[in-house]
This record gives sequence, C-alpha cells and structure tokens, in this order.
Amino acid sequence: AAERAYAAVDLGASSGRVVLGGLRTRRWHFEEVHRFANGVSDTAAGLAWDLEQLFEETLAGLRRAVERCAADGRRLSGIGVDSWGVDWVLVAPDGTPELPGLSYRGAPDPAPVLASRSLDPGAVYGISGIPDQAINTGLRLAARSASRDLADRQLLFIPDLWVLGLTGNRGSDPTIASTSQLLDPRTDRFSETLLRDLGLDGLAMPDLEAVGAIAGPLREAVRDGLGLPHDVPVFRVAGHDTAAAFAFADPARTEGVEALVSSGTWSLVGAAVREPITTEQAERLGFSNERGADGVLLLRNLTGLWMLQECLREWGGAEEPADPAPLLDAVERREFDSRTFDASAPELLGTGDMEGRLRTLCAEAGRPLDDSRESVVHAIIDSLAVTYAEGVRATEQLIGTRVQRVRIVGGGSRNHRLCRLTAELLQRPVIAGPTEASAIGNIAVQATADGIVASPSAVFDALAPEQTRVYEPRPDRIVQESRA
Ligand code: ADP
Ligand code: LRH
Repeated sequence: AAERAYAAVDLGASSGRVVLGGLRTRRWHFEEVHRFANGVSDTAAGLAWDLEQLFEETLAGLRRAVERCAADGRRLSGIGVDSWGVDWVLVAPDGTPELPGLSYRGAPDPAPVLASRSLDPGAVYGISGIPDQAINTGLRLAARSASRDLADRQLLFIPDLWVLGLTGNRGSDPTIASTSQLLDPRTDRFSETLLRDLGLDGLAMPDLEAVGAIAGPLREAVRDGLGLPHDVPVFRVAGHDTAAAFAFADPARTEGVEALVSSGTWSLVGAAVREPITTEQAERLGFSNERGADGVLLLRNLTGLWMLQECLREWGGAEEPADPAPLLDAVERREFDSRTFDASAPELLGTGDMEGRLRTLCAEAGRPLDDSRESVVHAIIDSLAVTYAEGVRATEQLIGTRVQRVRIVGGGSRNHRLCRLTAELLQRPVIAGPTEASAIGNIAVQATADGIVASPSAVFDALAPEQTRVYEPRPDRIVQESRA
C-alpha cells in the first residue's frame, strides 16, 4: 500500500501554512509546501482578516500537497484545518458567509456588555472557564447584535468556515468552540444560560463533533480543482491552533510535570489538566480553561510576539517588515535587565504606534530606553521572559505542584534569548520546539483518527531530533525578576 500522508492547514495571525506530513522510516517527516502572509487591515466594518484571500492560498497550498504526493507515490489520506481562536463568521442559510471576517484586534470595549449582563462574572467563569476579556466571541457578538436580527444566521468559527468550503458540511469542534466563552467545557455543549444572558439565544450555534471525527469528503468541485484522483476525508482536528500545538500534552502524561508555552503572535502559558479549574484564585490569576485535543488547557493569554511583529512592521515601512535577525542578535549580547513591563497589559491588544506604547510601559516600569530600536526589542524579550516565568509560577500555584520543565512551542521557540532567559529565571530546563507545533498537532490528530498511531503524543515522540533544542538552566546565571 502507498505511504500515507496528511495535509495540515494552519492559519496563524501572522502567517498561514500548508504542511504535508507522514511517517517515513520510523520518524515523522514534515514539509511546509506553502506559506502565506496574514494580517489585519482596516475596513468600513472594522479591523478584518482577508478570509477570501486566505482560502485561495489554502487551495494553492493543498494543490502543492497533492502534487508532492503524486510525485513520490504517497497517498494523501487526510486534511485538517486549525486557526487562531475567538473569531467567527455568520453564515446565511445558503452557506454564504458575511464578510469581512472581523478580527479580535478591533474588539470594542466590553464594559457596556459586561454592565448589561445579569450573571455575575464568577458565574460566567464557573460555567465557561474563561475570564472576561475584550476578545471573547460572546462579548463581541453581544456588542454587535443588539441592533440586528440573528434569527436565520448560523455562527461558524474560522476552521469551521474552511471545512464548510472544503466539504459543504457545517459543524465545529470543542477546542475552537471553547475559545468563545459560550461553551461549558465540562459537557462540551454551548451553554443556554450564557447565550441567553448575552441575548444571543436566537443565534444558531454549530453542532459539535469530537476531535478526530470525519467532517466529510472533499466536495467534488474542490477535489477536481486540486487534481485529486481519489476521495480524501477532511477531519475535525483540534480546530484551535493552541490546542493543536499542545495535542501531545495528554494530561495523564504531563500534568504536574511540564508547563506549556505556545509562543507565536500570542503567548499562552499554563498546563494541560484533566478537569477545568474554575476557582476564585484561577479567575483572579487570569487563567482560561480551554478544551485541549484531550482534557483541558489551563492557560494565561499574553500579548506575545505581536509586540515585535508590530514594531518591525512600523520600522520597515509599508512594504516589508524589518528583518528581526540582526536586532535579535544585537540584543542577545545585552545583559538581562529586570526592570520589565507586564506583557499581558491590555493596552497592547490593538494596532497603531506599538513602539510608543512600549516606551510608555517601559517608562512606567522605570526602565530607561535609549533611542535605538535595539533597546525596544531588548525590553520586549526581557519582559516576555519574565511574564512567562510568572505565568509558570501562577500555574504551579493552581495545580499545586512544581513542574520539572517547560516546553516552548511555536515561532518563539526559535528566539534563543527568550528560551534561555525563561530557563534561567525559572531554573528549570526549557525544551524549545517544535516551531510548527500546530501543524504537527493537526497532522497527529488526523493520523490518530486514521489509526496510524495510538495517540497524537506518539507523533511528537517520534520527531526528528532537530525539531527540538534543550536550554539547561545555568546555576551560574540565576537571573531574577524584580517587577512588583
Ligand atoms: P502565528 O502562528 O501566531 O502566526 P508563529 O508561531 O508563526 O505565529 O510565530 C511567529 C513569531 O515567531 C514571529 O513573530 C517571530 O518573532 C518568531 N520567529 C519566527 N522565526 C524566528 C527566528 N528564526 N528567530 C527568532 N524568532 C522567530
Ligand atoms: C493563538 C490564539 C490564542 C487565542 C488567540 C486569539 O493563535 O489561538 O490561543 O486566544 O489566538
């Protein structure tokens, strides 16, 4: 039989990619067949993603995946889609999505909706496991829907819209649905109580299918367009990119042992746990309980490398963002400075004058900056590392154990200073990588559903050695954060 290969469509806030993966001589091998830029732009409706363009790029990537399989005699045996969380589209009865797809970067101030809610915040957290944050699907929908009738609209999250385009079928999965603050992660059902409280009870929510379910075969027109000679199932993978990235983190194996950091446009810091932790302490410490591919992800959301991405965009001018490598190299020669700002500060969410916002936060933290770009990047990385260390310590308070090590996945796992400082601040080893954890987790879920491996963690256990790098804490370099 032909070797089996799987295609992951992984849509991140800064780029989308199509990755082809399969098991070759006992190691999992991955090839990025297409990468395309993503970002938000201003539209009359607000800050939005160009979803039509992203879908076109997705098809171009899948076409390459099909060609690669044909060229080396492999059988494309599955497709899965994961993306950033919380954003949605409303779909008309005939399947037409309302565009543009709005971005969480333009989230309105949630105060009016919060004030109009009759449930108290503790009750909302108790059901959803998600704290009140401006980006939450439910709060943003409530702010927009007061003036309109939602009766014949159905909500789909971004991966669900892709699955609709590929298969013609509607539905969702618990991982992406849990980012909305509308799902009860204990039952994997949307909460009528939460929907009613926000006046969203008229809106049709998607039916949820289990992680690994087959959403359907490719529509014939799509199949023909890709030049595929056979049927291919589209799986409901862990549609949330963060859940896909942590698909290896079966809580039975990692709970109390490993802290998790997903470092991309956002940074998510926490651990995989068996049950949601919705205590008052967890709420106060700002942790979300999102559904993982397996179990629950107890995570704190931090503004991550968005800070750096936006600075590079501002410095590079309209066309090309500035190259991060020389700046990161220069910063690597600087000493750690413990005067840092809180990298989860809400004022970092939106677009516009990122350098100015960072300079203000540094001034408030008593950190002197010179006029150079380097000193801004220096402050970003030091502050992010300290915020990671604080997040790991807060996680330990909630789970009641000291973890042995920290795993950092995503693009930020290639940032040496960030990984090294995290290891030094915590005096624990950091395992950095894989960089493309979401795509790998997406494929791992498909391979599990297809019966090729027993669990997604088996794929991560059989990665090529160059996919990860260990940063040992050096006892001669104990750095300490001093932020109050
Ligand atoms: P997302 O999925 O949210 O789009 P990624 O996981 O792709 O994000 O991470 C993107 C970030 O990874 C970039 O903003 C950049 O800071 C970092 N990154 C990528 N490659 C490198 C590298 N070679 N060295 C340092 N940082 C890198
Ligand atoms: C990271 C992510 C994160 C969400 C954010 C909106 O890509 O999915 O988990 O909270 O996007």
